[in-house]
Amino acid sequence: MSNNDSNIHVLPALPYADHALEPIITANTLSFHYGKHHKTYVENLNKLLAGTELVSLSLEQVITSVAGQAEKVGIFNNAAQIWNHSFYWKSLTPEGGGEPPAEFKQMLEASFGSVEACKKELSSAAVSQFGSGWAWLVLDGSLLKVVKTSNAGLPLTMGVKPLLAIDVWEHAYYLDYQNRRADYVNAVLDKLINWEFALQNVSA
Ligand code: MN3
Repeated sequence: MSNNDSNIHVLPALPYADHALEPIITANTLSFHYGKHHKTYVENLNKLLAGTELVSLSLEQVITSVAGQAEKVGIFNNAAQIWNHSFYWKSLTPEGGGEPPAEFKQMLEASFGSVEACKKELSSAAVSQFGSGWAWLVLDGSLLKVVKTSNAGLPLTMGVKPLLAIDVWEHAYYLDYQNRRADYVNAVLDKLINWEFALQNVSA
């Protein structure tokens, strides 16, 4: 294994300070979630890819090329979790929640009836996901939809475009909320969710 081979994928910087999401998500949670969990996925993926033909691929290419292959599930899980977490950090912002930009509000109303109805569906998907996983707002053709995935699953392999992600693995909320996943999810939707990021992703 060359040195190059072991450092292909890097942990992206958090888009805010680790205390910026308090009190909804504490610095304690972020320091473990970003500094340990996200970092470990990066380290694991680099180890798994070293010396393989996949080492030259982008993260998205790794994910789509190994998806569904039982013998490469370790690569898929670590690669997808790197992608999911980088996307989740950007789905949150200290100035989040509240009123979406007008253009995005219209899209939400066209697909769900109202912003509140979208939030309710996102919350319901996040709370009802059995075990570890993710709740997503996605663009399917011209329609916004809510989907959920288990473990490392992600919309990239489902033919829909991800707009927002909410992590519902216990490590995302347990230090702050213990078993109260609904309290974490609803606080995120009310105070942190980054509608601007969702709108940017529509045309990304
Ligand atoms: Mn996580």
